[in-house]
Amino acid sequence: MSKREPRVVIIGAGVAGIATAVTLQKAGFSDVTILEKGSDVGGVWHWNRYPGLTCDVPSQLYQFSFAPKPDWSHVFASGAEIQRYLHGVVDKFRLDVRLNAEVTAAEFTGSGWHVTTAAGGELDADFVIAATGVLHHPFIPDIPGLDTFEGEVVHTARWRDDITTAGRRIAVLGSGSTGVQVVSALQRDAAHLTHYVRTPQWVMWAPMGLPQPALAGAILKRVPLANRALYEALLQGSGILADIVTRPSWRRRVVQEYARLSLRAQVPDGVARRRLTPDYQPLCKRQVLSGSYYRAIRARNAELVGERIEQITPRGIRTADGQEREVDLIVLATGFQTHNYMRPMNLRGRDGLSIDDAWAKGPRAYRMTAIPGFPNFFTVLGPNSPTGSISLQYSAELTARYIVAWLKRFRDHEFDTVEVTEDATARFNDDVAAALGPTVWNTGCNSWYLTDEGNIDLWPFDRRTMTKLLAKPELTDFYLK
Ligand code: NA7
Repeated sequence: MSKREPRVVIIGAGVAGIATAVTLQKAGFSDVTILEKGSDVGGVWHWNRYPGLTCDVPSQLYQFSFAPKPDWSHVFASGAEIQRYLHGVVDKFRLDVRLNAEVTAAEFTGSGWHVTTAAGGELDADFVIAATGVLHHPFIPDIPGLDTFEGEVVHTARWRDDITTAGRRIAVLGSGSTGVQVVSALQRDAAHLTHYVRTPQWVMWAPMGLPQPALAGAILKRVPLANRALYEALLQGSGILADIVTRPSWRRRVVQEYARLSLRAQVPDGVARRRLTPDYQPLCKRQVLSGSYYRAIRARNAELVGERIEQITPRGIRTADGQEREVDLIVLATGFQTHNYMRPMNLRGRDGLSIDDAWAKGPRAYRMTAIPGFPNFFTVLGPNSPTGSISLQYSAELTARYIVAWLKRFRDHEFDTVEVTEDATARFNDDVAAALGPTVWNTGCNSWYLTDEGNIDLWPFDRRTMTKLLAKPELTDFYLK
């Protein structure tokens, strides 16, 4: 029997979607279409373009194994530079990306998938791969009066280039990585900047603006072997991070002490320091890195407000202590609805099962990638992905190679549909729940890692375990038809 070419639809052209498409292409699959809801590729790096946007993962590690880029301008790259890199990768591999193609529905037909886009486009596919990411639905807080504000309001993930910040009175809400970056960037030129902090974060000092020496990039470019060795070494070295966050040890304590020291050394004033001191362990929330935030927030034109916001008025913000501060611009650095994944898409699997029903108790998948009830459907950087500990590019490429193993079997007519069993998924999720116990994420803080049900949606194992679990399909964990 001749081989059959699977028709594959990938949803999302961010880091996960690009990694998947190239991995499939390299494995010889040619009928691969990426549907992207945005007007450009890049995922979070397309949607986020607020001032100060910087990736908190060292650039030398923030790259695909198949597209080395040794010559970053900075040790921690800006969002714009990463976006240019992702563009280059999409062009180089000539990926078939359809932009402005938001998938509104994907329904399993019994043998494959029928996919519908918002613009009315329809596609039939043998496999659908959701590479829809975690941080893409902006969270807009429900603060009374927000709609009555007469100035400008912007969420950081929807920044517009025509927003003026210099000389204006700015309020920034939110103290995660984004809030800290945007405060650091806007404070200098603002007439006044108020940072509304509901929960202080540990902010570890790091040289976020450090340029990468041009010579280093040039040498690494000329000696690909050295570049490869550096990438491998960094990947290996980043294993320490996974160890620190997943297992209590002296190493974790040392890093946590560094976070406390970062605060003590930069904020000598006791009163200010107390207001900036969190009441939970460092590393519990997604760790914030910055070399400039504490300086920015202590500047003469800046103010930190810890009081609860009671009301947004037409002219400003009123806090619970009755004080109203007038502002011209409100910047919402309030994060994302993180556990939606491919929702609100109308995703229906076998027998019409909707993803909302399948995930009624929160998102879950087998080894981050397969969902019971959804045959020939995979996620890349899906539930329990290591957004806080292991390289996302590595994880996405590994998952894509795992999917490739299934596609090869399909091509060889070993099955028409593949669906993970409920049993195997439950076993995996039990292992995950047990392993999450001693992680630092479970030490008593509220973070975007937590689902509405209170589960921690992260990878509690190390990279070796991930590599082993996704090395090849375990046939007994699946129904093949
Ligand atoms: P985060 O880390 O989810 O931070 C959101 C921030 O917004 C956080 O400080 C929240 O306070 C705050 N927030 C949310 N709702 C409100 C309301 N209603 N009032 C006041 N403050 C509020 O999002 P980021 O965009 O900073 O970072 C996301 C990830 O992107 C980051 O971790 C990196 O991986 C890259 P809370 O702490 O919940 O009290």
